[in-house]
Amino acid sequence: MNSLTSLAQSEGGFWLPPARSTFAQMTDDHFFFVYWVSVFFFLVVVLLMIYFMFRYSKPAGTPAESHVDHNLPLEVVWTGIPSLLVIYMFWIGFQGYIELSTPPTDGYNVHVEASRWSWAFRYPENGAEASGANADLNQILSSSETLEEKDKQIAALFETEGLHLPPGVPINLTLTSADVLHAFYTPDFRTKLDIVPGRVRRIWFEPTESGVYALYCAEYCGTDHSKMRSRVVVHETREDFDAWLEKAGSYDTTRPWSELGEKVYKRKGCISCHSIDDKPTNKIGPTWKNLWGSTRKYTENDVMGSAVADEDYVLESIRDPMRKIANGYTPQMPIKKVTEEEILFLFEFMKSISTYSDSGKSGG
Ligand code: HEC
Ligand SMILES: [Cu+2]
Repeated sequence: MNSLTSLAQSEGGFWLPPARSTFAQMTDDHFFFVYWVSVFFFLVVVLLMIYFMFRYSKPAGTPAESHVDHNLPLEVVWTGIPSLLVIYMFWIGFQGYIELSTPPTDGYNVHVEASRWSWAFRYPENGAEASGANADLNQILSSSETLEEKDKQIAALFETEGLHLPPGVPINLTLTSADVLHAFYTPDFRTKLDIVPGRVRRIWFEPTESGVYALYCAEYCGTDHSKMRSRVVVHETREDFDAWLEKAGSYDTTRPWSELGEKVYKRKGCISCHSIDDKPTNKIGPTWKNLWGSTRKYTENDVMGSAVADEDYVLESIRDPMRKIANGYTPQMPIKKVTEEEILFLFEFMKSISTYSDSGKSGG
């Protein structure tokens, strides 16, 4: 596995992290150009104003003067110079925009799906999928372990999960949202793009160094928006990456399905909205604890109904979440791309955390 940047580097801080993509330096240069021009004119205006306050102050009672002469050279200078500066700012910004919005044809493609409140990364090359693992990441970050211990756990987590990328090639991302507006933001690469539901967005960048970098959602998207964070892992060599891709997203089918179901629960982001214990939480969906086999009351097209939570009920809840809305909850569940196999794993996982599982098994 590649060298991992430490927690201290990838979380927080006042300044942007060091530039790590081919665009990043250009973005910084443009930013600081605008910044210093603004600082310069701010000082000129404010200092002159303070100076004039004293230079032209008159004792109280002096009659006001109104005659001010037009000064052509002065007007030309203070209109001309700022206009040129603003045109130059537009020009460098426009050039950068054009470059950023023309993806190279030899880039490596990855699909990114954002949903409340998790990321999913899919690899067209072999159909592999990795998750943003944000629930696990948040748990580690908020634990009381030492920084080194957290670093170690995060490193272990992102050996399999996260947005893994090969080194030294441009990366082409297509981005979609399963529900609301999100934004893909990687400060190290100076890359930020709104992800609009119903549209496919595209962005590209080329990392300049291997390592592990922070990934955030930068568009307020509801309760757990601030916890929608993950990592980008740029591998050291192509071989490294290929080896990861080979294994990524596959389930170890020698393990019991109930265990694999728990993996699906985390990987597909069900964990953002459903808890698996009785403890009160601020999660927006019903707990799965003792869900299986229990009688659920719901509203379907304004008509109340009830059903036993069995295979059919759970399957429908996943495939068509807006149909039956559990009483006491609001229709907020996105349609997730869960495979048939993963649904079988989920059934077993739900049964394993339910005491009514027997009544559920007879249906179907
Ligand atoms: C953005 C939040 C969110 C995510 C993510 C989410 N759900 Fe839900 N889910 C809800 C809400 C809210 C409800 C209750 C309203 C309803 O019935 O649609 C619900 C209801 C359900 C129900 C019916 C439960 C009951 O008590 O009747 C099942 C089953 C379910 N979800 C499974 C899943 C699975 C599996 C996943 C992951 C692939 C998932 N959900 C991801 C929000 C979410
Ligand atoms: Cu978001």
